[in-house]
Amino acid sequence: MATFVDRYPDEAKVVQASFAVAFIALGIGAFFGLIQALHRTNILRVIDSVDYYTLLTAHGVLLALVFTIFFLVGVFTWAIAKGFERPLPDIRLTWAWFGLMTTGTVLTAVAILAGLVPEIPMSADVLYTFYAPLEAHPAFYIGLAMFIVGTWMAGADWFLAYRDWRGDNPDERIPLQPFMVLTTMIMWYVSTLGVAVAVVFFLIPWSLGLIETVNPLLTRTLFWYFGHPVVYFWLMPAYLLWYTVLPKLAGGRLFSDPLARVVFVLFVLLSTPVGIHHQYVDPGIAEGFKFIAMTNTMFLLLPSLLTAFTVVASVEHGARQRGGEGYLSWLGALPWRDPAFAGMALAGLMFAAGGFSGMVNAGMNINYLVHNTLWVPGHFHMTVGTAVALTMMAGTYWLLPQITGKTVYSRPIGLFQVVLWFIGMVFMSNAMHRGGLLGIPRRTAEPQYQNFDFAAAVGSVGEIRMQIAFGGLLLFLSVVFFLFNVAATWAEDRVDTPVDDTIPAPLSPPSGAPLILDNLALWTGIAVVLVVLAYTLPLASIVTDSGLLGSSPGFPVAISLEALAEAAASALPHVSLDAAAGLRPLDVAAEAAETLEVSR
Ligand code: HEM
Ligand SMILES: [Cu+2]
Repeated sequence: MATFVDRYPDEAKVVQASFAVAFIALGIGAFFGLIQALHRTNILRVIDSVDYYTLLTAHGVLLALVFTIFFLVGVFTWAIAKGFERPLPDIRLTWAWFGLMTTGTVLTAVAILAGLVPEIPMSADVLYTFYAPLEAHPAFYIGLAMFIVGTWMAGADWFLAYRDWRGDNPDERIPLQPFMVLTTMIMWYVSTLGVAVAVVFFLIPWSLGLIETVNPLLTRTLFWYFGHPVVYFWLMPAYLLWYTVLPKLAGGRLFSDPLARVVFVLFVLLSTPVGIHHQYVDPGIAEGFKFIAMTNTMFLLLPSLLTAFTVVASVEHGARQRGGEGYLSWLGALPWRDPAFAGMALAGLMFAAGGFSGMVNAGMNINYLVHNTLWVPGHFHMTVGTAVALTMMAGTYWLLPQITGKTVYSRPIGLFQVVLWFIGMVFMSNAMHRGGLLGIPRRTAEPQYQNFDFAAAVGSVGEIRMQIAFGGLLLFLSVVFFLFNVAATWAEDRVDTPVDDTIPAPLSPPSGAPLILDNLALWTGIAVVLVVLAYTLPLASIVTDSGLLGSSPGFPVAISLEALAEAAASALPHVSLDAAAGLRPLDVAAEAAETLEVSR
């Protein structure tokens, strides 16, 4: 049977292009990740510490936003065409959103990376959370806005496809994969409204100098209004693959279509009214609002546990079809040599561990213990960094043949690569969690905090550092093998049936699902009501306290070496300006601080 690229050649091109952008971002982002891991741990320093934030911003933006979301639009385009069994309504619209997203990405990336070149008066070292009053070059925000509008247009494209399909199939259940795409996009529309308001009404005019000040707490709250749902936006393509592809790869069928629908509906309802759980330590938001956000967050456990149950049950069913038996020995009957299966299964396993550390983050009181420590990157490298990223890489081994018509260049390399990622992440993420518990901060190039001892209860800080650096190295190598395998696959010749792309019907079919689950308008309505309830009062009180535009001028974050050297020279009369400029700026600053301390 003809594969996707033969049936939908135009759509396949868009998916290919989306994947290509995603993988370029993955390669660059992973390279920066390695530099950070080696730098922070003081193993190898190839950049100046002042450039650390430039790389960290690029790492966060390129991996957490560009890689994940470009892969998402690729998978969703594939799922819509395949699920509705028809081409997209107007391929020009499809290329238009792809073009807008790509242009926005390039603009943002240029604004960030220009920070590495002193001659270019542009910088955006504001990290991927872009909290005001840290101020980036306008191109950074404008690029982000274009990127988001691009995703909105992509959603419109898929909803138009739905409308056409519905016209021809008035009484049918929405096929499962498109159902997942549409519910995810509803959540995305509701949640991106926050960040869009922050960027368009406050941050862009402010960075352009059209308004003098911003209210940092307001823009921050609007960011997190979007910042939690975005994690489900990353996760939903992984869920789509776990629910619909993983059981098939395991040799079985999805356990329950209705349960899968319930889970996606729960995410529409619950993922937005929780964002304040990222602001437990923010002053200016009353404790009660934080408590409500925490309670809502705990409800989100439900769809995650339902997913664990449904996916594991489906995979077990597959194993038993393949002759697996016993309470646990069926695990041995699974196709562990298939990189697509093994990668997704390992990703799911690590997601379980990430879920536990997430529960710690979500608890208002224990959050204080780990807030802004290395624990937090330890957590999200397990979730977005593995559950999502590894599922996407593994899924590529099944999807790429469909959209290119070519077989995977090397399945053994694929298997090696996904296992290498898992092992690397065990080292890096576990050590990050432990470091965080000792109080080692995140987001700093110089975590040694001169003359400060991080006492370890078990092991030593040196050992934790080695594990982070070693794990980071394995992760980077894994990406190199992945990209090589992908490029080599792309270079192969076309074949007729590169992969078995059929998806068997679920054990419990959609006909058993209550009709109301497909009532998208109803769920959208309830989601909006919940958001209004959760956010009206906190936002009103923030605006009442310090005004819509606040009082914070911008703090452009480019660190000027000259300014530092000058400050150092005036603090250290015995050091000439030239000599100071030759030193590593942070050493100069540290010495200056010491001298000041002594003379006081
Ligand atoms: C080669 C693989 C990777 C390595 C070696 C790596 C390494 C690191 C390190 C060491 C940090 C902490 C820096 C600090 O707080 O000072 C970090 C932060 C981060 N990483 Fe990764 N990472 C990798 C892959 C990923 C992936 C796949 C994602 C997401 C899809 C990701 C998302 C992030 C984000 C969002 C941050 C936080 C940035 C910030 O604090 O602003 N990383 N990474
Ligand atoms: Cu969150």
